[in-house]
Amino acid sequence: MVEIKTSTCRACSAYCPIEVTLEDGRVTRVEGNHNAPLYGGFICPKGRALPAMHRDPRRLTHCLKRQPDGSFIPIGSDQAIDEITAKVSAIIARHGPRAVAGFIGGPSVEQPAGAPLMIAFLRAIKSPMSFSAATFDQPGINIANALHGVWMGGRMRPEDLDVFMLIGGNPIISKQYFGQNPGDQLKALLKNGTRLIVIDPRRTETARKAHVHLQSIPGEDPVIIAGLIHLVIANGWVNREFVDLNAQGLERLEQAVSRFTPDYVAHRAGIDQDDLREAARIIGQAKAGDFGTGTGPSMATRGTLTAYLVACLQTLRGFWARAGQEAIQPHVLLPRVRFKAQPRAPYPAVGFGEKLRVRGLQQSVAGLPAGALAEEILTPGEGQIRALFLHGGAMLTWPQQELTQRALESLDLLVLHDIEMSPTARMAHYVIATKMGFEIPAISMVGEISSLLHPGYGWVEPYAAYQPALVEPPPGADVLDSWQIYYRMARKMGLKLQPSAGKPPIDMEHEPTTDDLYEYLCIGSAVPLSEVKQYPNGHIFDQAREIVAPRDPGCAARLELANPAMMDELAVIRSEDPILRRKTSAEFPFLLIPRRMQNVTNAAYRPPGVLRVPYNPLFMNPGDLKRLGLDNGDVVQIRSRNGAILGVVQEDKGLRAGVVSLTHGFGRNPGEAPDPRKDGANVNALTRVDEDYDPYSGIPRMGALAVAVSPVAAN
Ligand SMILES: Nc1nc2c(c(=O)[nH]1)N[C@H]1C(S)=C(S)[C@@H](COP(=O)(O)OP(=O)(O)OC[C@H]3O[C@@H](n4cnc5c(=O)[nH]c(N)nc54)[C@H](O)[C@@H]3O)O[C@H]1N2
Ligand SMILES: Nc1nc2c(c(=O)[nH]1)N[C@H]1C(S)=C(S)[C@@H](COP(=O)(O)OP(=O)(O)OC[C@H]3O[C@@H](n4cnc5c(=O)[nH]c(N)nc54)[C@H](O)[C@@H]3O)O[C@H]1N2
Ligand code: SF4
Ligand SMILES: [Mo]
Repeated sequence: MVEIKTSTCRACSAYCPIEVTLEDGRVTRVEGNHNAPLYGGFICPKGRALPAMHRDPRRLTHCLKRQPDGSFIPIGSDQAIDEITAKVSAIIARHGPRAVAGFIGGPSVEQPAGAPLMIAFLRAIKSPMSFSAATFDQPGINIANALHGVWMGGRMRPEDLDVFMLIGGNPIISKQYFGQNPGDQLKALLKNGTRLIVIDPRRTETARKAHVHLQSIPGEDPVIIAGLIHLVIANGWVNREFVDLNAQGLERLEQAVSRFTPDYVAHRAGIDQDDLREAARIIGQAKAGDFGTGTGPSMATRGTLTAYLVACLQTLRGFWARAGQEAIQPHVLLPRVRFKAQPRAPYPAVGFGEKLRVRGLQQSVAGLPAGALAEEILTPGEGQIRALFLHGGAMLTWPQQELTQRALESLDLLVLHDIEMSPTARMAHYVIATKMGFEIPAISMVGEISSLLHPGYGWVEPYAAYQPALVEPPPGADVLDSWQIYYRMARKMGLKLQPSAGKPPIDMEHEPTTDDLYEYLCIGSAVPLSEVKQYPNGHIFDQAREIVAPRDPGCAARLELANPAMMDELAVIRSEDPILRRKTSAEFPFLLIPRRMQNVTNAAYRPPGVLRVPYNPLFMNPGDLKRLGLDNGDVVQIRSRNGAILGVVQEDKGLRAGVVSLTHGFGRNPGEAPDPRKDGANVNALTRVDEDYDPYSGIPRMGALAVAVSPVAAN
């Protein structure tokens, strides 16, 4: 029997609506859903490869337990949970609850109930040690919000924008900022007259469409934004009316950027002065605008300062939604929020939560610094982490792979959810065989939650979708939804789980279904989940639209333009030697930067054939290749001060000379013989957790990393 059902792709956080062909209950084909709103039937090769994922013989159908000799044997899920519960209980009894930690990463896109139940479990055992990938991502955005304050009306609507500026992001590939059919979204924006400014060392798919592309030296983003602020102030382009009413600190900001003259900035950042002035003019003369920062500047150190200065520039121009406008990103499956044309005053970025035992790091508004997690595991003494529940690809995605390996190896208990024997799974004591996309109901709520943490996610319009699970796991398989382990452990330990503070605990007598949990998570939603379920193609819910309300008459809150720590950091930048900061030298002449590739998502599962070549090439400028005597496909050694890896070079004409670029999430574990043409290269063998880390979030230098590239003799 052949049926076509609608669903949602969850292979990245774009959540594209899809049509799934089922033949006798097997997934055989996936296409974009042209009946769904917003996406225009868009789908990428990862979506089309979902059938391959569902029939991949490498798929784990049973949980695995590591043996003392390092091999793995299958274990029933009940038995695994019994054993894990006994171990966790013993660890808590011996070392206290802080010895049990969790890490939430990319897979929460596919497992909407996984993160809430992991967090609820940690809370129930009274462990504060709940980490997430947010502090390896763009934590500076949340910290900058705290330091600057937040506009409660949200951002301006895309169709109103005269200018959109992207700082180190590439939405055509990443979908961050243009989540629904990025090519069409960008086309519509440009057709509507929006001027696009892109700051990126690489002429990306997005930068090619820009009116101004500042092809800068990596890591110089704060310098460029300070330069734009300087020009906006000097040319009288500050929106005085907006700033006088809503902000403070203009004079101090003006002073702090006064020496970031076009001449200085252009020279330091390696860009053309006229291009910088043109970008400032476009921003200065625009009536409406919006800016977005991506992972580029976040990985390049000083991500907090970049995000802070970008927020300041936005405030100087008054680029925030006004009263009477329709708000963007209203909630549908989360509780309604009211938008108001007024500031929320700055609030503490740190100082309210758990203190780590490492490098003075602590909980911030971006969460607990995951950059300190490996050291928290390795540092002896009270509070040392002994057990870790892992929802991510740590061995490939965390900085300083060798440290990650030592830390994971030293644990008494490492539990990982997975669908394959990934490099991280090979480190685990227990691998929990997990359900795949179509075996789990789809719900758009996670996208809305992401939009609370990052403006580049969720939906401008009140879109929501829910589709039931489409297929059962293969016959005889013993696989779990990732939340089930937390529920079952809690039940065995006599604990009550309460994923949301304002809601009752969940039923601990009768195990809920995943659908029951979605119902629970959507209690109080702007639109009832039952109504969203009526629309198998997803739907735009007009009743969830929100108009930005006028400011409260008594509102005295102000956005902060001159946070002292941020102004101090600017002064440091202006007085430092840029080369010393960059750390390039005759020995390490290149700067290595991050990038994403279309057909992979981080370290997540890759169906065979989804990549033309199975590895992540080291992209290099043609001139640099030539100078080193290299050809496409040659194997090279890439060396930083922290480590060395083998990679395979590929020409990228769009890359700035002196810059090389490599996607993360590839490679193998240390000690496993590396084959760069098969497994690719792990960038995180070159990074260090304590190199130039952000004092708030702990994110270390993961981009703008000084490296050497040298030919390898036996090619
Ligand atoms: N050098 C460098 N490092 C980076 C980045 C960078 O730009 N440069 N980017 C950072 C960013 S932005 C992020 S968000 C992180 C992402 O890194 P992570 O948060 O680690 O996320 P993923 O790579 O998506 O994790 C995928 C892996 O998680 C495991 N897994 C755990 N639970 C499940 C599950 O329930 N289902 C499935 N299918 N798999 C599961 C599987 O092993 C799978 O391969 O990486 C960060 N690391
Ligand atoms: N296809 C695909 N999509 C994804 C992912 C994926 O792995 N694959 N990952 C998802 C995740 S976890 C995230 S966080 C988002 C990230 O979304 P984006 O931030 O848009 O990710 P990238 O495409 O890597 O874009 C980063 C850009 O920054 C540039 N860059 C590097 N260093 C610097 C610098 O110092 N300064 C400036 N100005 N630019 C710099 C790079 O050249 C690159 O073009 O993407 C998500 N979407
Ligand atoms: S962009 Fe590709 S991987 Fe991401 S949701 Fe859409 S089809 Fe899936
Ligand atoms: Mo990310």
